[in-house]
Amino acid sequence: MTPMGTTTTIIASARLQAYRATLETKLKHPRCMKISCTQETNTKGGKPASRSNLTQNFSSERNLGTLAVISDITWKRFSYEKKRYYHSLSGVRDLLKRVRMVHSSKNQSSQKGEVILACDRFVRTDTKDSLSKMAKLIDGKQIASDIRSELREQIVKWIQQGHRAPQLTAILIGDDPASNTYVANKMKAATDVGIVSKTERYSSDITEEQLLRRIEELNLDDAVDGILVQLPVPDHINERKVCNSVSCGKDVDGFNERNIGRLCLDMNTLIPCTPLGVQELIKRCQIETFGKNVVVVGRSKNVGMPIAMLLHADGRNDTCAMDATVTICHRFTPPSELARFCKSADIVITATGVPGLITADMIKEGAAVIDVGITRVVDPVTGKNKLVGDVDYDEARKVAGHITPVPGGVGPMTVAMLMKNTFIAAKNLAKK
Ligand code: NAD
Ligand code: L34
Repeated sequence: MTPMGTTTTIIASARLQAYRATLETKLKHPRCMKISCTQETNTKGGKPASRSNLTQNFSSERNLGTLAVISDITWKRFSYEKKRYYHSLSGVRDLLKRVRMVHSSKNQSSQKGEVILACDRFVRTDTKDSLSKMAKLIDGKQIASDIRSELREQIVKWIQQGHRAPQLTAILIGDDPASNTYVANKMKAATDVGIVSKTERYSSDITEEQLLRRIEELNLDDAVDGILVQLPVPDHINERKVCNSVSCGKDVDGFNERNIGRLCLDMNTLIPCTPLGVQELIKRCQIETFGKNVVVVGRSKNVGMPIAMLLHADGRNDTCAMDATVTICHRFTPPSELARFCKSADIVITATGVPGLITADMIKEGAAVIDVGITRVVDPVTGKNKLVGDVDYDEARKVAGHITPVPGGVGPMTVAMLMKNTFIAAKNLAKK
């Protein structure tokens, strides 16, 4: 416990200085005489204070006794966790608890010293998610891997019951590198879960008629459970016609207009993989949606729109209840309105392909941020290609409660959900 009559020193950034009065009342321990706030002035470019900076700061505050406590107990513990910083008032409260805990267990050197609290993002913490106030990372890669393991077990059982393995055929047209990667990821996942998969590759001069004929053959092939045509297709091919040509039962992308219609009516159907992946992330992370405000940024028919449909789905119908109040923003939503809508949202789901569109100041403290966007950019530092989402991730994670990374967020979920849909399609077709 904090020794009687000691001073709690708070190193606060300018932002937290504003909360000084609140901090003093909220943090004051009954046995703590005084709380003094000291502005951390030695940090440059938002980097955490170095130990020598802190030393300087405390020397100037004539708090050397206190520093001994930091170096003996707290600082050492802070120093090995490089990435997490407290950034909020509640974070400071958690830190206070932690420091007290440290003091009660290693109490000897703290008797004469003072308790140090350093707050805002300058101080490193020794704990992971339990105490950090950084957004909880939604690890789409891990969740997708869990889902694949569950599916693998179910498919093994299905085969043990005497059924053949589910079968997925992907049609890949042209040589778009991103499409190549995505389809390759799908094929890998299929093998992983026990789905037999085939990729049919066609050059970009395939005619619409040839493609539709091939899809019809696959529709009629009893050995095929799932068909997907990787988008985009070349300009001379009518995408809508192609999506509609895949029979509803084998439409594992859920892009056939009849399946989309069923989704809009909250009816049981094959749901597009990315929206389904977003829904699954929200469910598995136990993010509350009932009566919450959700903003979906992007209104495309394959991504934004179906996400919005799922999020406000009524639990009284076939689909999973989400029951949120959904606002859809799009390219003609004025930036100031976009910011206003996002700021009031408990969940922001963005799918635009505009890097940096969603900045930290647009996020409500504690909101969940799901970034569907994927854009390939050249990293100015390494000169190499990298993937970025729509969200300014590094800053937004200091404000959000949950956040998805890019890559490793929604992308792997899209792939996992395709596996799920293929297995559902196989089971449905086997019933017929
Ligand atoms: P799209 O181009 O069809 O739609 C983009 C949408 O963003 C449009 O509705 C547009 O109105 C909106 N938009 C554009 N600029 C905007 C702005 N400044 N403010 C607000 N809204 C704006 O794209 P899409 O197919 O919906 O894909 C969107 C993004 O998601 C892309 O980056 C794509 O690569 C990515 N994506 C990722 C996955 C995944 O699994 N992670 C799946 C599909 C798409
Ligand atoms: N017909 N076309 C059809 N169905 C789909 O569901 C898609 N989509 C989108 C493009 N066209 C489609 C996908 O499969 C986007 N998409 C997709 C698939 C996989 C990944 C991302 C998007 C993915 O695996 N993303 C990884 C990184 C992959 C990389 O290295 O490029 C991630 O971690 O985000």
